[in-house]
Amino acid sequence: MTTQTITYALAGGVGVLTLNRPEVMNALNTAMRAEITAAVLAAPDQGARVLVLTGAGRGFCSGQDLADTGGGPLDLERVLREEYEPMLHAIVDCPLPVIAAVNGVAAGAGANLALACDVVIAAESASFVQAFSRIGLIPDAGGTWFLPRQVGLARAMGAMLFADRIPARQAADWGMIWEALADDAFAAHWQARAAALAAGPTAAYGHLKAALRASPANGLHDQLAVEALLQAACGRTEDFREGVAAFVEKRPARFTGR
Ligand code: LHQ
Repeated sequence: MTTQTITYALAGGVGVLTLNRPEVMNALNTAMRAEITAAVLAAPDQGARVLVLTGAGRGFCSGQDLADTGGGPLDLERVLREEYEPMLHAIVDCPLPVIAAVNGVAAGAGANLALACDVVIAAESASFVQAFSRIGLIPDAGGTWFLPRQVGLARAMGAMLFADRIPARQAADWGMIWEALADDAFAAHWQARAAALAAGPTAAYGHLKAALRASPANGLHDQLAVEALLQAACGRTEDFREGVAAFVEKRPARFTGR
């Protein structure tokens, strides 16, 4: 499927959503935000078992399209609340694992779009820039929530005040992202990672994600209750029965996602 600003392809349970405005490093405009949101919301019912976000061309995403002012001064609060928030919620609340395959620079809201995904795999030549202060803004699109949790306050503060380009290797060393790969190994690697998740226990992944997403707001007492509830749901899946049977029979599990 190709819309105005993205492409979406589903194969082998892997849904690949490609931001497709390479001439502006895949800057986010109103149409792209709406199309990303719609594609992410539709993916589970269309048969995807994992979702990958990546970018066309040499960039991942350069954040807000700074040329897209809608004909007048942008109402930043409205754009964030009505256009960015649904997109971020769609990703964070998606019952599927969402991989950001960061092929190039991720700047501003583009960096934070990547950080909203469950796993970030980046090419070594990619980088992350909290570019906002360069244009007199504060980080948005969830950056002030995600980044300090991932790398700690000192690194988040430095990255956001100085707006330095953080190379993918450093981002991986900091724990901002999951892994950085040599450019020539990057595509095959994220495809293999996505295929592995697509063959996994889909419902358990969704519950795992929900448990981790609930964790920052909970004390241990409440989090133990969340785990018990979600584990009970896992216990009712065919994949749990299959996982145990495969272990007992000493063979690889054949998960179906049910
Ligand atoms: C772009 C952009 C771009 C338009 C590159 N827009 N054209 C939320 C709510 C509402 C409003 C405000 O903001 C937000 C959140 C935000 O995201 S604010 C932060 C917005 N993003 C930025 O400030 C990053 C701006 N871009 C850059 O710093 C650089 O372009 C990066 C570091 C992404 C890439 O640098 P280079 O590799 O040197 O490429 P380039 O700068 O030459 O860009 C290539 C083309 O893409 C160029 O167009 P041209 O016609 O000259 O070839 C750029 O103008 C265009 N482009 N980012 N965000």
